[in-house]
Amino acid sequence: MSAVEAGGDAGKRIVRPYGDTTGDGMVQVSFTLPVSHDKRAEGAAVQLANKMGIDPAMLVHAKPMSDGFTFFVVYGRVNHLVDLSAVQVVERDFPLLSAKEVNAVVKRRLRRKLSVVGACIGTDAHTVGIDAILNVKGIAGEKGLEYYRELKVTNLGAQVSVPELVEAARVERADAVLVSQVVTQRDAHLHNTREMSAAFREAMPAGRRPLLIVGGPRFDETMAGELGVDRIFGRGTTPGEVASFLVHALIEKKAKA
Ligand code: B12
Repeated sequence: MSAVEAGGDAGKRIVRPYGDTTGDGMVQVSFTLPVSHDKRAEGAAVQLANKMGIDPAMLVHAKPMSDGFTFFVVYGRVNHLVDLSAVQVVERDFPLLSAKEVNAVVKRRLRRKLSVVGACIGTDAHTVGIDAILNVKGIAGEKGLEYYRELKVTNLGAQVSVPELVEAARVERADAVLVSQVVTQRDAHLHNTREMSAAFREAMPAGRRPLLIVGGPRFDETMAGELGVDRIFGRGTTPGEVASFLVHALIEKKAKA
């Protein structure tokens, strides 16, 4: 049986959303409008959906959130096509190594422990993501970086200021700095990341700057260059991927030196 027959993507280039029947273009969106829930509010939700290219648009759910706010779910058809050949993503360009392999490479190439400093910066207090990457307990069946014998992990926790982070990186002679940003309100994650990378550039010469890595569920992984960091990790990242990247980048850095 071919991949297409089995429901795979081989041979597919142009696709449309699927709701009730193949290629019917049906999508579902949810949003909140700053209006009290009544008939006019429901009409406003449908109008917005039409303006978004959803036509016909069916209001399937409306719930008052508080005085003057209503949450909506709209289901309807779009005519847009998705061209899979034009999709741009950051593919993993390094091999996935086991913890044993990571430890062996660090020991052989660095001949000391690799120092990692992690934190949530700014006002962000969402530590679950960075803890999943750093703490022994890890995530998705993988142990975190603290488990790796050849990595020395310093987890600074939440709401760390950029100057505190730079200082800790200096004290710990960090090879890599891992920053988590979960809150994206008013693009806080982008502002904080730019501030952080600029501070490291100012504080340390290029050859002595640690690898700068940021992660969080709402980052666009293609923005690393623009934000001045070496790599961005998004939703569902596992510690093994991060450890493998550290080793890969470390070897590249050494090869260039
Ligand atoms: C738990 C939680 C909290 C807890 C946090 C507890 C803690 N110690 O972390 C508490 C209750 C404190 C909280 C508070 C708030 N929260 Co909150 N919270 C959540 C919630 C439900 C889950 C987040 C989570 O733990 N995910 C699980 C982890 C494992 O996933 P992750 O963070 O994505 O991490 C993975 C990857 O992204 C990646 N990753 C993440 N960081 C890094 C870093 C590196 C270096 C790497 C390599 C990878 C990596 O790897 C991780 C593992 O795969 C989310 C909603 C949701 N379902 O996501 C809202 C959410 C994040 N919170 C939100 C908000 C608004 C708030 C508050 C402002 C609410 C308020 N009005 O007070 C406050 C802000 C507090 C603050 N100062 O930051 C919003 C953010 C909206 C936005 N656009 O920014 C969300 C999305 C809820 C929502 N839909 O509105 N929150």
